[in-house]
Amino acid sequence: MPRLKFVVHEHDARRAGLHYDLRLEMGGVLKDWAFRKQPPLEIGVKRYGVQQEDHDLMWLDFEGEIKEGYGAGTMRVWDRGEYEILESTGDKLVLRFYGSRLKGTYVLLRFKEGWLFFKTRA
Ligand SMILES: [Mn+2]
Repeated sequence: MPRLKFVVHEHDARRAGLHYDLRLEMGGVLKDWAFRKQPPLEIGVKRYGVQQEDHDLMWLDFEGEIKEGYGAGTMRVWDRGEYEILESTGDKLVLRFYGSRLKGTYVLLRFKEGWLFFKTRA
Protein backbone atom coordinates (compact mmCIF):
# COMPACT_ATOMS: atom_id res chain seq x y z
CA MET A 1 0.00 0.00 0.00
CA PRO A 2 1.21 3.55 -0.69
CA ARG A 3 2.38 5.59 2.21
CA LEU A 4 0.18 8.49 3.24
CA LYS A 5 0.72 11.36 5.64
CA PHE A 6 -0.51 11.80 9.17
CA VAL A 7 -0.19 14.30 11.96
CA VAL A 8 -1.16 14.21 15.63
CA HIS A 9 -1.95 17.66 16.99
CA GLU A 10 -1.86 18.42 20.67
CA HIS A 11 -4.75 20.83 20.69
CA ASP A 12 -5.20 23.02 23.72
CA ALA A 13 -8.63 24.32 22.79
CA ARG A 14 -10.22 27.02 24.92
CA ARG A 15 -13.70 25.53 24.68
CA ALA A 16 -13.13 21.76 24.37
CA GLY A 17 -10.02 21.59 26.54
CA LEU A 18 -6.78 19.75 25.86
CA HIS A 19 -7.08 16.87 23.44
CA TYR A 20 -5.14 15.08 20.75
CA ASP A 21 -6.28 15.05 17.13
CA LEU A 22 -5.14 12.10 15.07
CA ARG A 23 -5.33 13.23 11.46
CA LEU A 24 -4.90 10.78 8.61
CA GLU A 25 -4.63 11.62 4.95
CA MET A 26 -7.32 9.53 3.29
CA GLY A 27 -9.14 10.05 0.01
CA GLY A 28 -7.82 13.57 -0.46
CA VAL A 29 -8.87 14.85 2.96
CA LEU A 30 -7.71 14.55 6.55
CA LYS A 31 -9.82 12.20 8.62
CA ASP A 32 -9.79 13.30 12.23
CA TRP A 33 -10.25 11.51 15.54
CA ALA A 34 -10.02 13.38 18.84
CA PHE A 35 -8.74 11.75 22.05
CA ARG A 36 -8.57 13.12 25.58
CA LYS A 37 -5.20 11.52 26.25
CA GLN A 38 -2.03 11.03 24.24
CA PRO A 39 -2.12 8.25 21.67
CA PRO A 40 -0.78 5.01 23.16
CA LEU A 41 2.89 4.21 22.63
CA GLU A 42 2.68 0.77 24.22
CA ILE A 43 0.71 -2.33 23.50
CA GLY A 44 -2.14 -2.83 25.97
CA VAL A 45 -3.25 0.79 26.28
CA LYS A 46 -6.54 1.75 24.62
CA ARG A 47 -7.79 5.22 23.89
CA TYR A 48 -11.41 6.05 23.26
CA GLY A 49 -12.06 8.91 20.87
CA VAL A 50 -14.66 10.46 18.66
CA GLN A 51 -14.37 11.08 14.96
CA GLN A 52 -14.48 14.72 13.96
CA GLU A 53 -15.28 16.43 10.68
CA ASP A 54 -12.91 15.93 7.80
CA HIS A 55 -10.25 18.60 7.47
CA ASP A 56 -8.41 20.07 4.52
CA LEU A 57 -4.94 18.62 3.86
CA MET A 58 -3.40 22.02 4.63
CA TRP A 59 -3.76 21.18 8.34
CA LEU A 60 -0.99 18.59 7.95
CA ASP A 61 1.53 21.40 8.24
CA PHE A 62 -0.26 23.58 10.73
CA GLU A 63 1.15 24.57 14.07
CA GLY A 64 0.23 27.65 16.03
CA GLU A 65 -2.62 29.73 17.29
CA ILE A 66 -6.21 29.49 16.13
CA LYS A 67 -7.87 32.77 16.98
CA GLU A 68 -11.57 32.07 16.50
CA GLY A 69 -14.18 29.38 16.16
CA TYR A 70 -14.78 26.11 17.92
CA GLY A 71 -11.12 25.05 17.74
CA ALA A 72 -9.73 28.34 19.05
CA GLY A 73 -6.57 27.76 21.06
CA THR A 74 -3.09 26.40 20.45
CA MET A 75 -2.14 23.48 18.25
CA ARG A 76 1.25 21.84 18.47
CA VAL A 77 2.51 18.95 16.41
CA TRP A 78 2.86 15.97 18.76
CA ASP A 79 3.90 13.64 15.94
CA ARG A 80 3.86 13.50 12.19
CA GLY A 81 5.09 11.29 9.42
CA GLU A 82 3.85 8.61 7.12
CA TYR A 83 1.53 5.68 7.57
CA GLU A 84 -0.06 2.98 5.47
CA ILE A 85 -3.43 1.29 5.56
CA LEU A 86 -3.03 -2.46 6.02
CA GLU A 87 -6.72 -3.24 6.29
CA SER A 88 -9.85 -1.16 5.97
CA THR A 89 -13.50 -1.97 6.56
CA GLY A 90 -16.20 0.43 7.70
CA ASP A 91 -15.68 -0.46 11.32
CA LYS A 92 -12.00 -1.26 11.53
CA LEU A 93 -8.77 0.21 10.22
CA VAL A 94 -5.41 -1.49 10.63
CA LEU A 95 -2.63 1.04 10.17
CA ARG A 96 1.12 0.99 10.19
CA PHE A 97 2.80 4.17 11.39
CA TYR A 98 6.26 5.47 10.56
CA GLY A 99 6.30 8.49 12.83
CA SER A 100 8.73 9.68 15.48
CA ARG A 101 6.44 8.56 18.29
CA LEU A 102 3.82 6.45 16.58
CA LYS A 103 5.64 3.44 15.16
CA GLY A 104 4.27 0.04 14.35
CA THR A 105 0.82 -1.39 13.84
CA TYR A 106 -2.30 0.20 15.30
CA VAL A 107 -6.00 -0.46 15.10
CA LEU A 108 -8.85 2.03 14.95
CA LEU A 109 -12.02 0.17 15.84
CA ARG A 110 -15.55 1.51 15.92
CA PHE A 111 -16.88 1.17 19.49
CA LYS A 112 -20.20 2.52 20.79
CA GLU A 113 -20.54 6.12 19.63
CA GLY A 114 -16.83 6.45 18.96
CA TRP A 115 -13.62 4.60 18.23
CA LEU A 116 -10.92 2.75 20.11
CA PHE A 117 -7.30 3.32 19.12
CA PHE A 118 -4.59 0.95 20.25
CA LYS A 119 -1.27 -0.53 19.28
CA THR A 120 -1.05 -4.20 18.35
CA ARG A 121 2.50 -4.76 17.14
CA ALA A 122 5.87 -3.03 17.23
MN1 LIG B 1 -9.05 19.57 17.88
